[in-house]
Amino acid sequence: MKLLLAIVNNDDSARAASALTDHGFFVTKLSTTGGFLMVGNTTLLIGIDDDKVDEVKAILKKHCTTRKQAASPTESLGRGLRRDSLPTQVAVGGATVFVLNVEETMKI
Ligand code: 2BA
Repeated sequence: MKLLLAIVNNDDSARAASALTDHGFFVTKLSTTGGFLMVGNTTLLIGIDDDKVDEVKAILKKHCTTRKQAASPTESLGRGLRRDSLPTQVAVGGATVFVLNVEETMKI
């Protein structure tokens, strides 16, 4: 069993979660915040059998697109960075995926 953590853009999250549930997967959506841009994103938790990892990755790839997003000088300056050292835009997404081994899962 694997647990996939997929960090996706808020604008893609509903479509990605719907597509996953349409394919029979169980999904939990968490509201999260990126540490660099300090703006909201969505983390999907997806528990699956080992042989389903590629199928889930393909669904995420289909529904999560890469975007240019403006970096927020105000938030970054709060971390002590100089304004002129910041890029004005960064490429974000489609999805950042972590695949974790699961020792045990149960529903009680
Ligand atoms: P953020 O941390 O808000 O990062 C947004 C985008 O800013 C990143 O897009 C990347 O292009 C850039 N970026 C992030 N940290 C940077 C840094 N230290 N220096 C220069 N540029 C940086 P993505 O890589 O597509 O990441 C999208 C979101 O996925 C991130 O939002 C974060 O919430 C999450 N994420 C990405 N990689 C992660 C990792 N290794 N561990 C934990 N979360 C991660």
